Amino acid sequence: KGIMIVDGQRVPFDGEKNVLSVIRKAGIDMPTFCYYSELSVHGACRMCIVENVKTGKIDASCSMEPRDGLEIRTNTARLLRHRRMILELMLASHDCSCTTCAKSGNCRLQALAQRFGVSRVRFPDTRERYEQDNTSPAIFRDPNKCILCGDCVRVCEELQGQGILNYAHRGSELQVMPAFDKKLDQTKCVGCGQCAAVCTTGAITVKNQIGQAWQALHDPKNRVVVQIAPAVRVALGEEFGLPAGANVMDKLVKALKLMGVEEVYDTNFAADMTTISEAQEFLARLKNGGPFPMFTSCCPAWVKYLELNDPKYLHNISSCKSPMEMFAAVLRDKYREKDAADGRRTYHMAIMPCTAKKMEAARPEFTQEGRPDVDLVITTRELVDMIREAGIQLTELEPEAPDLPFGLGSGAAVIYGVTGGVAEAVVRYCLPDKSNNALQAIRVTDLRGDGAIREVNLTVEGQELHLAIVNGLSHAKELIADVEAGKRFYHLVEVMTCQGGCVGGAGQPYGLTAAKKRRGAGLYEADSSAMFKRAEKNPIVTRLLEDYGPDRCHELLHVHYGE
Ligand code: HC1
Ligand code: SF4
Repeated sequence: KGIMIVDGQRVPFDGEKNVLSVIRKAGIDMPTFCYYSELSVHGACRMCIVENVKTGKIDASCSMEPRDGLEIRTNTARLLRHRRMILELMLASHDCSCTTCAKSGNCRLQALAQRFGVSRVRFPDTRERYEQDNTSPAIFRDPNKCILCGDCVRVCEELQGQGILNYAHRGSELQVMPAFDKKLDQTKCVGCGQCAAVCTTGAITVKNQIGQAWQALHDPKNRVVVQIAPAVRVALGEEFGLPAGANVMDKLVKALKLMGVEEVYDTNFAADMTTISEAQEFLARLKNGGPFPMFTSCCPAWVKYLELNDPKYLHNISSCKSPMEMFAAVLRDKYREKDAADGRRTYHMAIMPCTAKKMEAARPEFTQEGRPDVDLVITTRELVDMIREAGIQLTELEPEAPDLPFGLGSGAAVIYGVTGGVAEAVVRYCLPDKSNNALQAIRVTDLRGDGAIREVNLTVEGQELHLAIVNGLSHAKELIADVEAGKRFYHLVEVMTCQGGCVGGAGQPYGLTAAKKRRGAGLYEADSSAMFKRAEKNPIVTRLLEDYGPDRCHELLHVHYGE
């Protein structure tokens, strides 16, 4: 606690972790590459250097502790010269194919080079040529564009607990890569895409499939049918000037129709099928004594994690397909006749907040006769680019509701997109008390919130149930270790890989915790205003499940991972 002098201004501080945060608090946008407020401090890029007025010493503000009376300058001629030099050196070893780069317009190197007026590079081109890695269905690596800020290394290790990427070699040979320079498909990468979300340049990007989407839309033989995931609606608007959490579902439906999509549906419909199937499976396990914990199955990066790291727990995973894949299976089944009748092909596109959904769609379990049930997964950001490309002014559009019959979902479905939502939906089904009071009581438990591992105890028909919500994949490891050591016991565990749940998916507009929280709040609001709050109240879903009957339901809606 104290007062610092920043560029002649007195700036009080209280608990800020470094001088950089105090400077930003003073309203000065310090440039950085390797600083990411939610990760450890790396202090390598040196863009955030400041000059100590008393000593004349120059230091990186991200690595300095705030001190009472410290007087610094952030924009002296010396500092600007240093910053330009850093940028020039980076550009000399960078593949500057900006006009065609997927990151163009969102690249920090490009933005800072412009901001600091770097219009020519005085150093010779020192670039090595590295091989690109296109082996992951979720992300694309181009090491020629890496500036070694290490944000991806830290996000993968610290936030996701995976440690797939690391520094290798030394000096001018220094590179970021998977261990032993393996291709991503040879590693235990779960495809969460968080490395791409924080990458400051175009070195790691989400696999771009916009070309395929347009091709499908422009093929007259196709009937393009879309499902939209819960979390997309509360984030996409951010790219069009709306606040995080603003629900743009009805504008999105209109935009997709303008782009040539014939039918626009809501993944919420399938989330209701998942809730009912998963709750029934849970109740059956309670009756039969396990296996416990029952893990939720809708997050594909989590499923992949278990497969690669702890396959013995695969039988603990719910046998329910994710809502995206349930939707796809039902659609494929229902549209078979329609396709035969009009000689067209139903092409199924899913708009997801998640890069791992691209990986899930490519899994053999969800492929029939060589064709995936979901033909294409497009992330929220890819859709933003498509809307822009089509010249559509999203905020100006007339609202339009999703189509029927698969456009209807409950409040329990829309909260799937926020941490704790899947468990809350299942709890709403399992609790015998169906009153509004019971719903209110659930809301104030730790099913909601942003804790990393949240425990909830409930009594259902005299039986005490222990639930846990895991918010972020790195914490799943901790929970499993505790379960194995006999320190904890749970009946049901929800795991979502990305912080905040799907609202924080790597396919979403880039946002820190505050934005993710507002998106989550947007989903809870959508739940509050939903016509019905429980999956089993969805009349179209209950009818469909009844028509299918248990055997067909099993065939279409369930899957077994592993042996
Ligand atoms: Fe999700 Fe799900 S909530 S996994 O986060 O269960 O991606 O939004 O679509 O499938 O419904 C993602 C979101 C999404 C599925 C649902
Ligand atoms: Fe790590 Fe996720 Fe990136 Fe894979 S996609 S390298 S697991 S951060």
